[in-house]
Amino acid sequence: MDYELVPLSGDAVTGGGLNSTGVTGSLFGTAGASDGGASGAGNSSTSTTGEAPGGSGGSDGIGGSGGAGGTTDASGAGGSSSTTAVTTGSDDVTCDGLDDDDDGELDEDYVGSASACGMGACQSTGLLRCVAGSEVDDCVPGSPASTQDGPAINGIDDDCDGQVDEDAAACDTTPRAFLPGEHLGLEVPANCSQATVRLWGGAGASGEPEGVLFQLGGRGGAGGYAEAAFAVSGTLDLYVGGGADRGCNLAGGVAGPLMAGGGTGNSDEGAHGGDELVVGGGSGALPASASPGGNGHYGGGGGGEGDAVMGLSGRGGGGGAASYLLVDGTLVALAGGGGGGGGAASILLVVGVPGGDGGQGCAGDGEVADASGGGGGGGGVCIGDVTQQGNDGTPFDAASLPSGQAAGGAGSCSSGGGGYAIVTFST
Ligand SMILES: [Ca+2]
Ligand SMILES: [Ca+2]
Ligand SMILES: [Ca+2]
Ligand SMILES: [Ca+2]
Repeated sequence: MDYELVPLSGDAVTGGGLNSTGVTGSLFGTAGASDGGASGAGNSSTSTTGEAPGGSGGSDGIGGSGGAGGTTDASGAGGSSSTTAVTTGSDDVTCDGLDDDDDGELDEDYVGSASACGMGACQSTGLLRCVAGSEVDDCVPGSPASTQDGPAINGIDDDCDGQVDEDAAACDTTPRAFLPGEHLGLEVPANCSQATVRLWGGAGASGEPEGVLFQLGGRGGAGGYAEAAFAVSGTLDLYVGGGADRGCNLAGGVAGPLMAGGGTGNSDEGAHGGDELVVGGGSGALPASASPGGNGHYGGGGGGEGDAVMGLSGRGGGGGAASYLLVDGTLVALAGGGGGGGGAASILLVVGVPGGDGGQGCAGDGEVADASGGGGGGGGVCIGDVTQQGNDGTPFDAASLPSGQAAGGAGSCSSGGGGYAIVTFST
């Protein structure tokens, strides 16, 4: 009887039955399944002469059992166990130069993956490839644009060393002082993001003395104090107000659109402080028969003149100008000027009365003079996170100022001290 050689089914690739040594044919056992399949069962041979061996084992399997012998033959031998693991799928994903799936190609199913390399600004991406059985990364890091990572702080590791901004300069926190005048577009030190400004307004001058007994004119008011903290984000324009440069009929300094100068202590009423948006300190009150000091607005009001009806009149002192800071045109802090002192008066060249003192900056009222003395001018207003008036012509925290700065004029026609500003930057 002839038997046809039938290809084995299943996943087993090499698990074909052993060749029969039978003469006229043999039957093969079925191959074991791949990966530890069961034994293949040998079919019984009906040959009278041949053997009927069992099928061989599948991949990782064990050999099949031998088929039953034919009528005259002994049972066939069991198939041999598979000794070589056989991949039954089509994957050759390992990059090892081996043809894992025995299809004649090496590593043809390897799948490349994304890769990354470099630090900071030099970071780049690439692809992991399989070349001649080895994985090769084609990622190439960028080149640093600089060997320095500074001086600006930009949050980027520009020199690609793994540290960010390590060469940046620290914010210079040294306080910066400014005298009267316009200081437009303040330079912000590198890497500073916050600032604090401390402002003192200009101070008022004293009033004129008068009479044989030399009655004094009123003392000028101190410049007001204002403080504010703010983020540095835009143009910083600083105006520091001048003091009334000397007493008696002189105006306080004037500079800038908002820096309203103090009014002149004129021959009649003391003038108002600068005619600006905010009404400042109270007016020097009207004495019985003399003239009042002017209102303070931003700048201090001028002192009033003493009463000349019954004798000699002393002229009032001018008010000081305000100091202020703008951030992109917006008012952040303002310290009003001090008011001017009122002029003294004398009666019949002998008996006299002093003028009233000018009000302190930050809206202090000017003093009401007695009888015929001129009233003191009012102080200007203050705006900020913290505001403080001076005290008796001495500005707040005078220890932080040059001597006499922002102090009210005292004595005969004395000048008021000019304003002052301290700007401190920080991170
Ligand atoms: Ca292959
Ligand atoms: Ca491979
Ligand atoms: Ca760096
Ligand atoms: Ca940097």
